[in-house]
Amino acid sequence: MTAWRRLGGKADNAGMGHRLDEVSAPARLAEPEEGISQEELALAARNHGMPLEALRYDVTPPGLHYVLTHYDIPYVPEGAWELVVGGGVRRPLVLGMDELRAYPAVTRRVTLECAGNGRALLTPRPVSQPWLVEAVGTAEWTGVPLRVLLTEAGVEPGAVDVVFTGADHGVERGVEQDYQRALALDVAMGGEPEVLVAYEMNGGPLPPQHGHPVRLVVPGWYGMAHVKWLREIRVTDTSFTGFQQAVAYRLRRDAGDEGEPVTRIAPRALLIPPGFPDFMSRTRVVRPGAVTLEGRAWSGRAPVTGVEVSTDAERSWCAADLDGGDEHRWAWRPWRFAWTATPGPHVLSARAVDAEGHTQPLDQPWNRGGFANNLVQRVPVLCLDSEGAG
Ligand SMILES: Nc1nc2c(c(=O)[nH]1)N[C@H]1C(S)=C(S)[C@@H](COP(=O)(O)O)O[C@H]1N2
Ligand SMILES: [Mo]
Repeated sequence: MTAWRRLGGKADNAGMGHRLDEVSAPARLAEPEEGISQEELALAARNHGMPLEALRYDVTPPGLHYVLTHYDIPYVPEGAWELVVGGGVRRPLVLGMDELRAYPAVTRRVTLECAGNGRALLTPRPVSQPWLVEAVGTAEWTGVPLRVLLTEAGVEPGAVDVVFTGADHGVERGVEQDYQRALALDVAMGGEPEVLVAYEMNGGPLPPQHGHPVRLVVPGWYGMAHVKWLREIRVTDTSFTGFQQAVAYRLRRDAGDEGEPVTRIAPRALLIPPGFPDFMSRTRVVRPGAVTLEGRAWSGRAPVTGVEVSTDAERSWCAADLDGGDEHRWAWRPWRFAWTATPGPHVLSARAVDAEGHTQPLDQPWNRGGFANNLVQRVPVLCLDSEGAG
Protein backbone atom coordinates (compact mmCIF):
# COMPACT_ATOMS: atom_id res chain seq x y z
CA MET A 1 0.00 0.00 0.00
CA THR A 2 1.37 3.40 -0.93
CA ALA A 3 1.99 6.20 1.56
CA TRP A 4 -0.79 8.40 0.19
CA ARG A 5 -3.33 5.62 0.66
CA ARG A 6 -2.33 5.18 4.28
CA LEU A 7 -2.68 8.93 4.79
CA GLY A 8 -6.12 8.85 3.12
CA GLY A 9 -7.19 5.92 5.24
CA LYS A 10 -6.23 7.65 8.47
CA ALA A 11 -8.13 10.80 7.51
CA ASP A 12 -11.21 8.80 6.49
CA ASN A 13 -11.46 7.23 9.92
CA ALA A 14 -10.85 10.42 11.85
CA GLY A 15 -14.38 11.92 11.68
CA MET A 16 -17.56 10.93 13.53
CA GLY A 17 -18.79 8.71 10.76
CA HIS A 18 -18.25 11.42 8.16
CA ARG A 19 -15.72 10.94 5.41
CA LEU A 20 -13.61 13.29 3.29
CA ASP A 21 -15.24 11.95 0.15
CA GLU A 22 -18.37 13.88 1.21
CA VAL A 23 -16.51 17.07 0.22
CA SER A 24 -13.82 15.80 -2.13
CA ALA A 25 -14.74 14.26 -5.49
CA PRO A 26 -12.63 12.11 -7.83
CA ALA A 27 -11.15 13.65 -10.98
CA ARG A 28 -13.50 13.79 -13.95
CA LEU A 29 -13.87 15.03 -17.53
CA ALA A 30 -16.48 17.62 -18.51
CA GLU A 31 -19.46 16.43 -20.54
CA PRO A 32 -19.36 17.45 -24.24
CA GLU A 33 -21.57 20.56 -23.82
CA GLU A 34 -20.66 21.31 -20.17
CA GLY A 35 -19.50 24.88 -19.52
CA ILE A 36 -17.11 26.04 -16.80
CA SER A 37 -18.72 25.35 -13.41
CA GLN A 38 -18.86 27.62 -10.34
CA GLU A 39 -16.23 25.38 -8.75
CA GLU A 40 -13.86 25.94 -11.66
CA LEU A 41 -14.66 29.67 -11.59
CA ALA A 42 -13.80 29.79 -7.87
CA LEU A 43 -10.42 28.19 -8.62
CA ALA A 44 -9.83 30.53 -11.56
CA ALA A 45 -10.53 33.61 -9.40
CA ARG A 46 -8.10 32.46 -6.67
CA ASN A 47 -5.43 31.27 -9.05
CA HIS A 48 -5.05 34.14 -11.46
CA GLY A 49 -3.08 34.15 -14.68
CA MET A 50 -0.61 36.69 -16.03
CA PRO A 51 -2.38 39.25 -18.24
CA LEU A 52 -0.75 38.51 -21.59
CA GLU A 53 0.17 42.18 -22.16
CA ALA A 54 2.69 41.60 -19.33
CA LEU A 55 4.70 39.50 -21.82
CA ARG A 56 6.29 42.90 -22.60
CA TYR A 57 8.44 42.72 -19.46
CA ASP A 58 11.68 40.73 -19.26
CA VAL A 59 10.88 40.15 -15.56
CA THR A 60 7.21 40.02 -14.60
CA PRO A 61 6.31 42.88 -12.22
CA PRO A 62 5.02 41.84 -8.77
CA GLY A 63 1.35 40.94 -8.79
CA LEU A 64 1.25 40.17 -12.52
CA HIS A 65 3.01 36.77 -12.20
CA TYR A 66 0.50 33.90 -12.31
CA VAL A 67 -0.44 32.17 -9.05
CA LEU A 68 -1.41 28.55 -8.41
CA THR A 69 -2.15 27.32 -4.89
CA HIS A 70 -3.87 23.97 -4.31
CA TYR A 71 -5.16 24.69 -0.77
CA ASP A 72 -4.92 27.89 1.32
CA ILE A 73 -2.04 30.36 1.33
CA PRO A 74 -0.59 29.54 4.75
CA TYR A 75 0.27 32.35 7.18
CA VAL A 76 4.01 31.88 7.81
CA PRO A 77 5.71 34.81 9.59
CA GLU A 78 9.48 34.78 9.08
CA GLY A 79 10.20 34.50 12.82
CA ALA A 80 8.06 31.37 13.15
CA TRP A 81 9.67 29.63 10.19
CA GLU A 82 12.29 26.86 10.29
CA LEU A 83 13.62 24.62 7.58
CA VAL A 84 14.53 21.06 8.56
CA VAL A 85 16.98 19.14 6.36
CA GLY A 86 16.74 15.54 7.52
CA GLY A 87 16.11 11.91 6.68
CA GLY A 88 19.10 10.05 5.25
CA VAL A 89 21.75 12.60 6.15
CA ARG A 90 24.71 12.47 8.55
CA ARG A 91 24.15 15.94 10.07
CA PRO A 92 20.50 17.05 10.07
CA LEU A 93 20.10 20.84 9.82
CA VAL A 94 17.52 23.15 11.34
CA LEU A 95 17.78 26.58 9.72
CA GLY A 96 16.10 29.89 10.57
CA MET A 97 16.03 32.79 8.12
CA ASP A 98 19.28 34.34 9.40
CA GLU A 99 21.11 31.03 9.01
CA LEU A 100 19.77 30.53 5.51
CA ARG A 101 20.75 34.08 4.51
CA ALA A 102 24.29 33.47 5.80
CA TYR A 103 25.02 31.08 2.90
CA PRO A 104 26.38 32.62 -0.34
CA ALA A 105 23.35 33.50 -2.45
CA VAL A 106 22.80 33.22 -6.19
CA THR A 107 20.15 34.90 -8.37
CA ARG A 108 18.56 33.21 -11.39
CA ARG A 109 15.97 34.47 -13.88
CA VAL A 110 13.45 31.68 -14.33
CA THR A 111 10.24 31.33 -16.35
CA LEU A 112 7.65 29.39 -14.37
CA GLU A 113 4.67 27.74 -16.04
CA CYS A 114 1.89 25.64 -14.54
CA ALA A 115 1.69 22.11 -15.95
CA GLY A 116 -2.05 22.69 -16.34
CA ASN A 117 -1.56 25.68 -18.64
CA GLY A 118 -3.75 25.07 -21.72
CA ARG A 119 -6.06 22.63 -19.91
CA ALA A 120 -9.33 24.49 -20.57
CA LEU A 121 -8.64 24.41 -24.32
CA LEU A 122 -8.80 20.60 -24.37
CA THR A 123 -11.77 18.52 -25.55
CA PRO A 124 -12.97 16.81 -23.47
CA ARG A 125 -11.95 19.26 -20.71
CA PRO A 126 -10.43 17.79 -17.54
CA VAL A 127 -12.33 19.50 -14.69
CA SER A 128 -9.72 21.37 -12.65
CA GLN A 129 -8.07 24.80 -12.63
CA PRO A 130 -9.24 26.01 -16.09
CA TRP A 131 -6.18 27.71 -17.54
CA LEU A 132 -6.18 28.93 -21.13
CA VAL A 133 -2.54 29.98 -21.82
CA GLU A 134 -1.83 32.59 -19.13
CA ALA A 135 -0.32 30.42 -16.34
CA VAL A 136 3.19 31.75 -16.81
CA GLY A 137 5.54 34.40 -15.42
CA THR A 138 9.25 35.17 -15.11
CA ALA A 139 11.00 36.22 -11.91
CA GLU A 140 14.49 36.73 -10.53
CA TRP A 141 14.83 34.26 -7.70
CA THR A 142 17.55 34.62 -5.06
CA GLY A 143 18.55 31.89 -2.65
CA VAL A 144 20.93 29.10 -1.75
CA PRO A 145 21.64 26.21 -4.15
CA LEU A 146 19.94 23.10 -2.76
CA ARG A 147 23.16 21.19 -3.41
CA VAL A 148 24.98 23.37 -0.86
CA LEU A 149 22.50 22.48 1.92
CA LEU A 150 22.47 18.77 1.03
CA THR A 151 26.27 18.69 0.91
CA GLU A 152 26.49 20.34 4.31
CA ALA A 153 23.98 17.85 5.75
CA GLY A 154 25.92 14.95 4.17
CA VAL A 155 23.69 12.67 2.11
CA GLU A 156 23.98 9.02 3.23
CA PRO A 157 24.76 6.30 0.67
CA GLY A 158 21.62 4.65 -0.72
CA ALA A 159 19.66 7.90 -1.04
CA VAL A 160 17.09 7.84 -3.86
CA ASP A 161 14.78 10.86 -3.58
CA VAL A 162 14.64 14.20 -1.85
CA VAL A 163 11.13 15.06 -0.60
CA PHE A 164 10.01 18.67 -0.15
CA THR A 165 7.11 19.57 2.17
CA GLY A 166 5.19 22.85 2.20
CA ALA A 167 3.39 24.40 5.18
CA ASP A 168 0.02 24.16 3.40
CA HIS A 169 -2.48 21.39 4.05
CA GLY A 170 -5.66 20.24 2.35
CA VAL A 171 -7.61 17.40 0.81
CA GLU A 172 -7.61 16.39 -2.81
CA ARG A 173 -9.67 13.57 -4.32
CA GLY A 174 -10.31 12.25 -0.80
CA VAL A 175 -6.66 12.29 0.25
CA GLU A 176 -5.71 14.58 3.15
CA GLN A 177 -2.16 15.82 2.74
CA ASP A 178 0.55 18.41 3.15
CA TYR A 179 1.66 19.64 -0.30
CA GLN A 180 4.68 17.44 -1.09
CA ARG A 181 6.81 16.77 -4.13
CA ALA A 182 10.12 14.95 -4.62
CA LEU A 183 13.11 15.18 -6.94
CA ALA A 184 15.46 12.30 -7.71
CA LEU A 185 18.77 12.77 -5.86
CA ASP A 186 20.73 13.46 -9.06
CA VAL A 187 18.31 16.26 -10.04
CA ALA A 188 18.40 17.70 -6.51
CA MET A 189 22.23 17.72 -6.51
CA GLY A 190 22.54 18.75 -10.17
CA GLY A 191 24.37 21.79 -11.49
CA GLU A 192 22.23 22.27 -14.65
CA PRO A 193 19.58 23.15 -13.78
CA GLU A 194 20.67 24.25 -10.34
CA VAL A 195 17.82 23.87 -7.86
CA LEU A 196 17.43 26.85 -5.48
CA VAL A 197 16.06 27.25 -1.98
CA ALA A 198 14.83 30.79 -2.67
CA TYR A 199 13.89 33.58 -0.25
CA GLU A 200 13.72 36.57 -2.63
CA MET A 201 11.59 37.26 -5.71
CA ASN A 202 12.60 40.22 -7.89
CA GLY A 203 14.88 41.55 -5.13
CA GLY A 204 12.34 41.56 -2.28
CA PRO A 205 10.99 39.02 0.21
CA LEU A 206 8.72 36.37 -1.33
CA PRO A 207 5.09 37.58 -1.38
CA PRO A 208 2.71 35.34 0.63
CA GLN A 209 1.13 33.83 -2.49
CA HIS A 210 4.52 32.90 -3.98
CA GLY A 211 5.76 30.94 -0.96
CA HIS A 212 6.78 33.33 1.82
CA PRO A 213 9.31 33.03 3.35
CA VAL A 214 11.06 30.25 1.37
CA ARG A 215 10.30 28.12 -1.69
CA LEU A 216 12.00 25.70 -4.01
CA VAL A 217 12.84 26.82 -7.57
CA VAL A 218 13.59 24.09 -10.12
CA PRO A 219 14.55 25.90 -13.35
CA GLY A 220 13.04 24.33 -16.48
CA TRP A 221 10.46 22.22 -14.61
CA TYR A 222 6.72 22.78 -14.59
CA GLY A 223 5.35 24.67 -11.59
CA MET A 224 4.33 21.73 -9.39
CA ALA A 225 7.99 20.98 -8.58
CA HIS A 226 8.63 24.46 -7.12
CA VAL A 227 7.32 23.73 -3.59
CA LYS A 228 6.19 26.93 -1.83
CA TRP A 229 6.26 27.63 1.95
CA LEU A 230 9.05 25.04 2.15
CA ARG A 231 9.47 23.69 5.69
CA GLU A 232 11.16 20.31 5.27
CA ILE A 233 13.71 18.69 2.95
CA ARG A 234 13.94 14.96 3.55
CA VAL A 235 16.34 12.50 1.93
CA THR A 236 14.77 9.06 1.45
CA ASP A 237 16.12 5.65 0.41
CA THR A 238 12.90 4.69 -1.38
CA SER A 239 11.14 6.49 -4.21
CA PHE A 240 8.46 8.91 -3.09
CA THR A 241 4.84 7.84 -3.69
CA GLY A 242 2.98 10.89 -2.33
CA PHE A 243 -0.25 12.06 -4.00
CA GLN A 244 1.27 14.94 -6.02
CA GLN A 245 3.93 12.56 -7.38
CA ALA A 246 2.24 9.19 -7.92
CA VAL A 247 -1.42 10.18 -8.46
CA ALA A 248 -1.49 13.78 -9.75
CA TYR A 249 0.93 15.19 -12.33
CA ARG A 250 1.17 12.14 -14.57
CA LEU A 251 0.42 11.97 -18.28
CA ARG A 252 -2.31 9.33 -18.68
CA ARG A 253 -4.84 8.48 -21.40
CA ASP A 254 -7.08 6.51 -19.06
CA ALA A 255 -7.66 6.71 -15.32
CA GLY A 256 -6.10 3.26 -14.79
CA ASP A 257 -2.84 3.97 -16.65
CA GLU A 258 0.35 4.21 -14.65
CA GLY A 259 1.32 7.16 -16.85
CA GLU A 260 4.52 9.15 -17.26
CA PRO A 261 5.56 11.77 -14.72
CA VAL A 262 5.22 15.45 -15.70
CA THR A 263 8.69 16.99 -15.52
CA ARG A 264 10.20 19.67 -17.77
CA ILE A 265 8.39 22.50 -19.55
CA ALA A 266 7.54 21.82 -23.20
CA PRO A 267 8.28 24.68 -25.65
CA ARG A 268 5.74 27.46 -26.07
CA ALA A 269 5.55 30.82 -27.84
CA LEU A 270 2.94 33.44 -26.97
CA LEU A 271 2.04 36.73 -28.64
CA ILE A 272 1.74 40.03 -26.84
CA PRO A 273 -1.89 40.69 -27.75
CA PRO A 274 -1.72 43.01 -30.79
CA GLY A 275 -3.88 46.13 -31.17
CA PHE A 276 -6.68 46.61 -28.64
CA PRO A 277 -9.28 44.23 -27.20
CA ASP A 278 -13.04 44.01 -27.21
CA PHE A 279 -14.10 44.00 -23.55
CA MET A 280 -16.25 40.87 -23.65
CA SER A 281 -14.91 38.65 -26.43
CA ARG A 282 -11.29 39.78 -25.94
CA THR A 283 -10.98 39.68 -29.76
CA ARG A 284 -8.11 41.88 -30.90
CA VAL A 285 -8.72 44.83 -33.19
CA VAL A 286 -6.01 46.41 -35.39
CA ARG A 287 -5.93 49.03 -38.16
CA PRO A 288 -4.58 48.28 -41.64
CA GLY A 289 -0.87 48.65 -42.31
CA ALA A 290 2.34 47.73 -40.53
CA VAL A 291 1.81 45.88 -37.22
CA THR A 292 4.82 44.58 -35.31
CA LEU A 293 3.94 41.24 -33.72
CA GLU A 294 5.97 40.52 -30.59
CA GLY A 295 6.02 37.84 -27.97
CA ARG A 296 8.05 35.50 -25.79
CA ALA A 297 9.12 31.88 -26.18
CA TRP A 298 10.54 29.37 -23.74
CA SER A 299 11.32 25.68 -23.24
CA GLY A 300 12.50 23.87 -20.14
CA ARG A 301 13.94 21.02 -22.19
CA ALA A 302 16.55 22.87 -24.26
CA PRO A 303 17.17 26.50 -25.23
CA VAL A 304 14.64 27.98 -27.66
CA THR A 305 16.31 28.27 -31.08
CA GLY A 306 13.46 29.52 -33.25
CA VAL A 307 9.96 30.97 -33.41
CA GLU A 308 7.70 30.76 -36.46
CA VAL A 309 4.66 32.92 -37.08
CA SER A 310 1.66 32.32 -39.33
CA THR A 311 -0.70 35.16 -40.29
CA ASP A 312 -2.84 33.13 -42.72
CA ALA A 313 -4.49 30.53 -40.48
CA GLU A 314 -1.45 28.20 -40.69
CA ARG A 315 -1.24 27.84 -44.45
CA SER A 316 2.32 29.22 -44.26
CA TRP A 317 4.89 29.86 -41.52
CA CYS A 318 7.74 32.42 -41.44
CA ALA A 319 10.67 32.74 -39.07
CA ALA A 320 10.45 35.52 -36.47
CA ASP A 321 13.52 37.41 -35.14
CA LEU A 322 14.60 35.97 -31.83
CA ASP A 323 16.43 38.13 -29.25
CA GLY A 324 18.18 37.33 -26.00
CA GLY A 325 21.14 35.03 -25.79
CA ASP A 326 22.40 32.45 -23.36
CA GLU A 327 22.60 34.81 -20.41
CA HIS A 328 19.27 33.69 -18.99
CA ARG A 329 19.00 30.10 -20.12
CA TRP A 330 15.93 29.37 -17.95
CA ALA A 331 13.95 32.46 -18.90
CA TRP A 332 11.75 33.28 -21.90
CA ARG A 333 13.25 34.97 -24.97
CA PRO A 334 11.62 37.88 -26.82
CA TRP A 335 10.77 37.60 -30.53
CA ARG A 336 9.30 39.93 -33.16
CA PHE A 337 7.75 39.70 -36.61
CA ALA A 338 6.67 42.41 -39.10
CA TRP A 339 3.10 41.97 -40.34
CA THR A 340 1.11 44.04 -42.81
CA ALA A 341 -2.52 43.88 -41.73
CA THR A 342 -5.22 43.97 -44.39
CA PRO A 343 -8.92 44.59 -43.65
CA GLY A 344 -10.84 41.52 -42.53
CA PRO A 345 -10.62 38.72 -39.97
CA HIS A 346 -7.28 36.97 -39.40
CA VAL A 347 -5.88 34.19 -37.23
CA LEU A 348 -2.33 34.71 -35.99
CA SER A 349 -0.31 31.73 -34.73
CA ALA A 350 3.13 31.33 -33.19
CA ARG A 351 5.20 28.28 -32.36
CA ALA A 352 8.60 27.73 -30.76
CA VAL A 353 11.25 25.12 -31.43
CA ASP A 354 14.13 24.27 -29.09
CA ALA A 355 17.68 22.99 -29.57
CA GLU A 356 16.54 19.38 -29.18
CA GLY A 357 13.91 19.81 -31.90
CA HIS A 358 10.92 19.81 -29.55
CA THR A 359 8.19 22.00 -30.97
CA GLN A 360 4.48 22.73 -30.57
CA PRO A 361 1.75 20.52 -32.00
CA LEU A 362 -1.07 21.73 -34.29
CA ASP A 363 -3.43 19.18 -32.70
CA GLN A 364 -4.15 18.97 -28.98
CA PRO A 365 -1.83 16.69 -26.97
CA TRP A 366 -4.69 15.32 -24.86
CA ASN A 367 -4.21 13.57 -21.52
CA ARG A 368 -6.60 13.03 -18.60
CA GLY A 369 -5.02 15.58 -16.29
CA GLY A 370 -4.81 18.23 -18.99
CA PHE A 371 -1.05 18.67 -18.51
CA ALA A 372 1.59 20.11 -20.82
CA ASN A 373 -0.86 21.20 -23.52
CA ASN A 374 1.49 23.29 -25.65
CA LEU A 375 -0.78 23.43 -28.70
CA VAL A 376 0.17 26.44 -30.89
CA GLN A 377 -1.49 29.66 -29.79
CA ARG A 378 -4.18 30.97 -32.20
CA VAL A 379 -5.16 34.61 -31.87
CA PRO A 380 -8.21 35.87 -33.81
CA VAL A 381 -7.72 39.47 -34.95
CA LEU A 382 -10.13 41.80 -36.75
CA CYS A 383 -8.45 44.36 -38.98
CA LEU A 384 -10.70 47.40 -39.54
CA ASP A 385 -11.43 48.81 -42.99
CA SER A 386 -9.45 52.01 -43.07
CA GLU A 387 -6.79 53.82 -41.08
CA GLY A 388 -9.04 56.53 -39.72
CA ALA A 389 -12.14 54.55 -38.89
CA GLY A 390 -12.78 53.57 -35.31
N1 LIG B 1 3.36 24.22 -1.05
C1 LIG B 1 2.87 24.35 -2.30
N2 LIG B 1 3.72 24.55 -3.31
C2 LIG B 1 3.26 24.70 -4.56
C3 LIG B 1 1.89 24.60 -4.85
C4 LIG B 1 1.00 24.39 -3.77
O1 LIG B 1 -0.23 24.33 -3.92
N3 LIG B 1 1.54 24.27 -2.50
N4 LIG B 1 1.45 24.70 -6.16
C5 LIG B 1 2.44 24.34 -7.18
C6 LIG B 1 2.00 24.61 -8.53
S1 LIG B 1 0.94 23.50 -9.21
C7 LIG B 1 2.49 25.66 -9.26
S2 LIG B 1 2.06 25.86 -10.88
C8 LIG B 1 3.43 26.63 -8.66
C9 LIG B 1 2.92 28.05 -8.84
O2 LIG B 1 3.83 28.97 -8.31
P1 LIG B 1 3.43 30.50 -8.19
O3 LIG B 1 2.08 30.57 -7.51
O4 LIG B 1 4.51 31.16 -7.43
O5 LIG B 1 3.33 31.04 -9.59
O6 LIG B 1 3.63 26.41 -7.28
C10 LIG B 1 3.77 25.04 -6.93
N5 LIG B 1 4.16 24.93 -5.55
MO1 LIG C 1 0.69 24.04 -11.45
